[in-house]
Amino acid sequence: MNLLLVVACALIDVDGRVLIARRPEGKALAGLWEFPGGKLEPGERPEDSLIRELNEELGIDINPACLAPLTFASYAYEDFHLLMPLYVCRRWSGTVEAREGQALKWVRPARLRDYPMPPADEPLIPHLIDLL
Ligand code: 9L3
Ligand code: MG
Repeated sequence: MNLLLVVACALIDVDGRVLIARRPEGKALAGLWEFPGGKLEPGERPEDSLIRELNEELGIDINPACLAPLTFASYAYEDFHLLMPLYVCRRWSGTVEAREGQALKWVRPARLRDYPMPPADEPLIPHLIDLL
């Protein structure tokens, strides 16, 4: 089975809300809400990949020291197995904006269940509820 390595991040604001992004039309899993992130490129470390992805998608800059690993998602699709560490980050520079036309929402962890998510992301919710 092919492995797909993806890295995702829960950005947490000063009120303890978490950022989720809606996957745009034309992408796999369009319309579902996810923790932002993306695929590792060859040679990248997970933190570097995440910093690059969040800069591309949200226009923010993150210091690697501000990324903390929280948990790990693992989900087997029919044609590939997705492995996805989830980091949390409470400090970044710049203002979060939708650089790829995606809808964004800041959500209290207890309300994350109201938003349909990809199967890899859903099991991460209790970890955020415990943390926050
Ligand atoms: N994916 C799932 N949950 C997430 C992220 C960032 C990604 N929080 C899945 C969707 C795609 C694959 O990982 O199947 C690659 O993501 P992308 O490069 O299309 O964003
Ligand atoms: Mg992405």
